[in-house]
Amino acid sequence: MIWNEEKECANPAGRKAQQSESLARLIKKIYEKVPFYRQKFDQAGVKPSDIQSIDDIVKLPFTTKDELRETYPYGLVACPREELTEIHISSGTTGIPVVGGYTEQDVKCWGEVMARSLVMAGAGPGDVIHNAYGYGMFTGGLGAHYGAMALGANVLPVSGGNTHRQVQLLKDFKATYLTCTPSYALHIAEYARDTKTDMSQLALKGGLFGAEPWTQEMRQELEQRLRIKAYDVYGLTEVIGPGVANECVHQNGLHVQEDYFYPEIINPDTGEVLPPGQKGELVLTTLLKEGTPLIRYRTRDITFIMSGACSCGRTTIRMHRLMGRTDDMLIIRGVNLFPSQIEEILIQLEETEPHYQIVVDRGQKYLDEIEVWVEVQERFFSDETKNMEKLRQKISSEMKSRLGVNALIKLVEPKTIARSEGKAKRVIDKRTLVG
Ligand code: DLL
Repeated sequence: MIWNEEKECANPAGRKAQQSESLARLIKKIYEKVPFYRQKFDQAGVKPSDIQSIDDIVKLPFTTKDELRETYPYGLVACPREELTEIHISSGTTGIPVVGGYTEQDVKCWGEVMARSLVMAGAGPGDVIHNAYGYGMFTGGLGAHYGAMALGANVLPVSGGNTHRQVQLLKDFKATYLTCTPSYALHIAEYARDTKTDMSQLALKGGLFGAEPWTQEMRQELEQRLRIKAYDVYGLTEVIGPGVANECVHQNGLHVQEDYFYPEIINPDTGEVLPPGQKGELVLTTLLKEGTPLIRYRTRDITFIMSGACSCGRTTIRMHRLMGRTDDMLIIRGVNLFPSQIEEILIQLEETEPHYQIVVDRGQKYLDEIEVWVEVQERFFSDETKNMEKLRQKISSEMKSRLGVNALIKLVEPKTIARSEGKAKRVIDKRTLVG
């Protein structure tokens, strides 16, 4: 089944006409309504009348994450503030978060793209969807929820955590689809195995997993353990949340919802637009967003556009599953984290030096684990275990409350962390990522 054949299977000329019209209308509107964009376009010397076709998009300047932070919280809202019905922000940033604002129409669109995603994964009206993405400011929970509602499915808004209960509910309600991060899905699978759950009591057919990098190996692992088909779903708060792109049953690249989100791949160093097949930074334009539209937004995610038609019948272009990021952002159990945020905490504590090393690994339970090695200042370093333990706990709770991550802190003696002579290698990421 295809959820919206008219849009997902549009012919190239029809799609281009719709994208062109949407872009022209959007640029005209935000030039009038959003001073931030007006200034940017003026500086770049582009007028709304210069944008007649989607091909004209290259005339427009990029928007960056830093600019989003500078306009926090309402700077990019393109409608009267009272018309916003919902707001989300990105997770895990100590500094200024990025904002996604939705009008009623935007929430509807979100439901539509997520319904399309669920259908791509083989779901349909009447399926029972166990939604273990976190509900709250994170977009995973509500995004999958709106999609399930638009689809006419039966959704269980379980949210994350309490794995024992997750397994029990999966059994009791005979959920046919599971939606959560891939690492949490593996954790659920592991828990089910450890507790000797009879997998034939589960009715799962598939899962929609995303919000963090994962691999083909992890897909296989998930498919075997949960006896499902595991599909990749991509999205980001600023743009809408999950539902920007999704895999269909062929599991060969993610179909981008091109009528809503116009993708480009650029060389991150030069800004040059790259042709299909060439790897670079994904840039997205929200063609129909009313609340907080984004123009040529640099996602910092690395992928490439795949050429050729997909045998599922959809004509939307596909992007390869994500292959990395252009910055050093880590995603630990769904929380976005920059090493500099850890550094900030260590600098503020008088007992520690800002010399540190972060080790990220996939733990025994398949959940990401983060270990931070911290150098203690000479005058605070002591052989007394009690003192050191107290300091360890202090750093740990500081990281939990300010960054939202549970890090294992390992205190090391002064001057033991290797000093670098060039770019410091702060992060050792042991999670294997294969394309
Ligand atoms: O993670 C939205 C989402 C929720 C996507 C549920 C999928 C499922 P943010 O918290 O703003 O939003 O994080 C966005 O997460 O720029 C990518 O780096 C990463 N990411 C999202 N989906 C994938 C994926 C949500 N399928 C950032 N594979 C993005 C790899 C992903 N990385």
